[in-house]
Amino acid sequence: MGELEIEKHTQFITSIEKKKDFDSMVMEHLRMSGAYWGLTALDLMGKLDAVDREEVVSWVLQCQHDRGGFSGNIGHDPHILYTLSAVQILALLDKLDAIDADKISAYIEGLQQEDGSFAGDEWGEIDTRFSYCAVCCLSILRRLDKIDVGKAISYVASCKNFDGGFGCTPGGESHSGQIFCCVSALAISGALTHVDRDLLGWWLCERQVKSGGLNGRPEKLADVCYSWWVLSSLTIIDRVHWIDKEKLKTFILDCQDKEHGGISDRPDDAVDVFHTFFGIAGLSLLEYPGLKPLDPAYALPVHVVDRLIFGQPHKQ
Ligand code: GRG
Ligand code: ZN
Repeated sequence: MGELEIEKHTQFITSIEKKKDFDSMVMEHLRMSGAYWGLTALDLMGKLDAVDREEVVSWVLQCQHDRGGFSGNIGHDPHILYTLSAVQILALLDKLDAIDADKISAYIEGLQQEDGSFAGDEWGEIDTRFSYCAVCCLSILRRLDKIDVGKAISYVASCKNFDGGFGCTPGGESHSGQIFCCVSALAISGALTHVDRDLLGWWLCERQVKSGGLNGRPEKLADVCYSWWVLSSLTIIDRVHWIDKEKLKTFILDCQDKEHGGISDRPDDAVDVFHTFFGIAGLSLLEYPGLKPLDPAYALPVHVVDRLIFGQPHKQ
């Protein structure tokens, strides 16, 4: 089994900014999430000093809108997905004091619907991804009391299926990505009693295929990003030992571009920052030597979550 190419991946992530190719144009509107993936991966590898923190913070702040939400890039519309990414970046860089937490909380509060669900933005799409974004973001900001948490929990619970998994809306098919969102939202809200750990654990561990990789749903191909979506959920419900960890490690390491850095969705595909983050995040959950531990629900390094939730309150 090869080793994790920490130096090569650091070079790959830090060089993305300078590239002006087709991939960077496609990424333009979701740059905030791209920055969160890249910066968190760097921190897990102990390489966050490779970026200019002040430059990042100044750009993040330029993406905030008057009503409190953040957009994926300067000049784009605000969305709850990018608002969470922006808050995660500032938490990672220990710069939460640079923003007005009440303003962001008011934006998120305005997206909650009567049934407890959340819209992603003013256009009104509803999805349990947005429930996660709301709960995670407000918990980081210590403002969970600004929303109706009870209703938020009931809505997420109403998206639970007969197989123990969760979908994007009530009745929606179980998918590992949505399961991460629902299980994490419930974990952060202290409502894991809504999860049937054994039933869901079975469904999740059956995502491991012959190659050792994990897929997102039955009959689908393995993909490195499910090393995060599936493994984080298994970690939260304490069922990681139900998969073959060594085989998954080998699958992720086999997806590295050992020459130029970066990790792809499956062996020999083109690398990207999304799969590079989720590969490194998966290896961190598998306790790969030399990587910092990652919190499975907040998707932030454990040392950051400790500082936020259990450490001294951040300055207001
Ligand atoms: C802070 C980690 C973090 C996340 C923020 C954006 C978000 C909240 C959650 C997204 C959860 C999700 C739905 C992930 C799945 C992404 C994905 C690979 C979708 C592809 O689905 P299909 O069905 O592909 O097109 P498959 O793999 O099933 O063939
Ligand atoms: Zn993927």
